[in-house]
Amino acid sequence: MTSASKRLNGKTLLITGASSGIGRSTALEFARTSPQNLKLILTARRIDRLQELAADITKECPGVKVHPVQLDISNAGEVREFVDGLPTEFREVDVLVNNAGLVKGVAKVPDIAEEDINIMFATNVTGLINMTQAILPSMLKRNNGEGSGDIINIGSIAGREPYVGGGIYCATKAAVRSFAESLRKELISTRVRVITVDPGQVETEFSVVRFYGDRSKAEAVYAGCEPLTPEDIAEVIVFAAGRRENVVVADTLLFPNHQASATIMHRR
Ligand code: NDP
Ligand code: 8X3
Repeated sequence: MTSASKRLNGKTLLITGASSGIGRSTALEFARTSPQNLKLILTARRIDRLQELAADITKECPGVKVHPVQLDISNAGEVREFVDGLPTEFREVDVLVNNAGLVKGVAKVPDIAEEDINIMFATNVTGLINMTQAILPSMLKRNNGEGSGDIINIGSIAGREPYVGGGIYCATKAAVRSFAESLRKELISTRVRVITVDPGQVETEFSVVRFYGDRSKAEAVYAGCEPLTPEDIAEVIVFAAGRRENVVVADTLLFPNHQASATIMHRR
């Protein structure tokens, strides 16, 4: 057993957006890192995908218990019901991975559809806050009132460097960054860690969603580039969660080798 697998052993982890991309890979990476005894709560709107993933994980790692739940994080009522309905053995969440998020379109400000503005803020910002508010109180009660647990937020290079055609998405990721920094300061007297992971370009379903299902436009985003894989990000998330309790991997920016900023990429 590595130090990370020992530290993760017996923990309960909750991943939002586990039906695809970074969230799915993170679930697999946690299970493979600590396969003897782990509890995974996997959430997203597409329950069929979560059930398939749960079956794959339990086949590969029989010591991992998986609880897949259909959940739209943008619906505060659904989030409350989800937390109240967690089976007893999954109630004490040690690690919350706030991963679910999306981008819609590349329109400039005058042309951005109201529906797209609303879904991006409701998911990336309010949804992430809904989840944090739902899980944090139980983390704070532990450890004789000192608290314990990890809140890992998936931000983006877009939250550090706004770009043309990303007016709303970049603003949502800047909001995630700001929220995490406030929270880390508010929790300074506790043992709860707030961890931000900001990826650059990662090939997932992200661009397919951005272009409303148009796969050829999505593929063009990665033409001539070698983007990061969702596994690359999952490894960093699991690394951060597997550190000694006194070590906070507070803020990480990850690029593929060809990328130097949100907009500076070398294409072959
Ligand atoms: P994917 O599209 O592959 O995955 C997004 C996940 O979010 C899906 O599982 C989706 O599940 C879930 N999701 C979306 N809306 C909701 C909702 N309302 N409620 C619950 N779950 C939801 O993209 P990625 O894996 O790339 O994205 C994961 C995170 O990484 C996002 O926060 C994204 O902003 C961020 N990111 C991605 C980068 C990239 O280049 N790919 C770079 C930087 C950051 P379902 O549809 O089943 O609900
Ligand atoms: C995803 C990266 O550059 O497409 O957050 O906004 S980018």
